[in-house]
This record gives sequence, structure tokens and C-alpha cells, in this order.
Amino acid sequence: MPENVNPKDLLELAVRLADEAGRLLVQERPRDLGIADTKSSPTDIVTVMDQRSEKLIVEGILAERPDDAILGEEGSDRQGTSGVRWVIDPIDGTVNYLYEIPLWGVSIGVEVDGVTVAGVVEIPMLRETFTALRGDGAYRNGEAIRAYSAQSEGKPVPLERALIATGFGYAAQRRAVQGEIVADLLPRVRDIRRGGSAALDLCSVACGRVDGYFERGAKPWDLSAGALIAQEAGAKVGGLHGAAASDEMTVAAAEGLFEALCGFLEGHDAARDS
Ligand code: LIP
Repeated sequence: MPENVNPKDLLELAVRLADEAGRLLVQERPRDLGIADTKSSPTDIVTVMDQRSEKLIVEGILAERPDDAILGEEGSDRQGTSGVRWVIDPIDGTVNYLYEIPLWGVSIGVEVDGVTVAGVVEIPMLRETFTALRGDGAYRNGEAIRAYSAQSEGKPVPLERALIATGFGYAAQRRAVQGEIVADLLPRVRDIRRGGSAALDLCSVACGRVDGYFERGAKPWDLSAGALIAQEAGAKVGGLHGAAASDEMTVAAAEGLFEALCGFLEGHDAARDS
């Protein structure tokens, strides 16, 4: 661990900044909030509040830790010398935020020498704060959580009894393929949930609100904190064919279901766009 780096202190700063950003997003949301810009497609939107939230978090980090690196969804991409990197999604679930659907959050992951050691997902409208420190478990509002849904009784959930969360990309071609795969998965599972935020979906796996999650196209800022929280809650988080989780494909579920879900997705060659 590099000098003056204590994961507990990093988490404390992340939690404070996520809380401040969450308050800003709730209290200062303009009545007539509109779309400030679009990114990878006309439906991949950004609002002024995404930009204001990222600015608040970046300024808060640099005030305390000026030598750290920062990667943020809305353009922050700063090198550092400390070995510490912050991975920020100022609003994960931006479309939900725009439509006033309460399923959005502020996600901050902290890496040391490339390994995520701390993470927070702040979900203001649900009054939930999910946190994790590597090796120290996962928590929701300070209470320990486990990646097992109540009805699983801690046993692996078979695919046909699993509640699965997933997400779709912003490009029409990719959505067409994702729709085909979900259409084939539907008769093989309990049901599907499309929440609109990878960070919230990973937290839902971590507390057993869903049994599993998969998505092609989730970015480092969507995954950083949520993946650590799900892992520290006992879930497996990875990609297909034994790969690490990435925008190629991310799968998260407790042991047994993780393998079954990967098997289904590998069988459909799901990491494709045509
Ligand atoms: C969202 C992801 C979600 C995905 C959405 C979107 P954003 O991130 O968290 O999983 O399905 O299409 O990419 O753009 O709200 O930060």
C-alpha cells in the first residue's frame, strides 16, 4: 500500500462526497431539467446536473488529495502520482433522473495500484448508502449484507427460479441483439428486471433484491463501486469464458447461478452486436 494511503480514509472521503453530490442532485434539480448534450447516440444523454455532480466530487477529491488520478463519466480524466485513482459516475441512471424515476445513484470507486479497495453507491431517493472495503464486507446503511435473496435461504438459486436484472445499450443495433437474448432468457428464468442503473443493479445483487445481473456495455464508472460491493457481499462478478468483468460483458450472481448465467450467455455468444 503506497504511503499516506489508508482505504478506510479513502472510503470516508468517498462517502462524504457521494452524500454531498446526492443532496445537490435532489435539492438543486431544476424544475425544467433538460438535456444538455448527447454522447454515443441521440439517446445517450447528459444533463447539467451530471456535470455539476462530477465537478463537486472532483473538486472535493483534489482539495484533500491533489496527487490522485481521476476518471469520471462526464470527461474527467486526470493522471496522478499517488497510486490512487477515483472512478466516478456522477449520476448512474441519468435517464431515470431525467424522467424523475427514483432509481439513480452516485457511484464512486477508489483504486490503489489498479485494484478497487473502496466503493460507495449513494441512492438518495431510496435513502440507501451501499459501501464496501476490500476484505471487510459490504454494507447498506451500515448494516452487513449478503448476496442471497430471502427465498434462496443461502442456497444457490437455479436459473429457472432466478430474478435477473439486465440493461441495454444506447445503440439500436446492440439493443436488437440484447432484445433477442432477453427474449430467449425470459422463459428460462423467474423474471427479468430492467432498473436503468448498473450500479444499482449490482447493489441489488449484493443485498439479494435480485438474484443475478448481466449487461454488455457497462463502463468502468458504472461498475467500479458496485462490483466491489457485490463481491464483498459474496457474489461472483466477472465476464464470459473466465474473463474479468468489462464492457464486453459483466455478470454478477452468487456461485452456482453465476456459472448457469454465463453458460446461457456463452451459448448465445452474447458479447456481440450483430
Ligand atoms: C446507465 C447504466 C445502465 C445502462 C444504461 C446506462 P448512465 O449508465 O448504468 O446499466 O443499462 O443504458 O448506460 O448512462 O445512466 O450513467
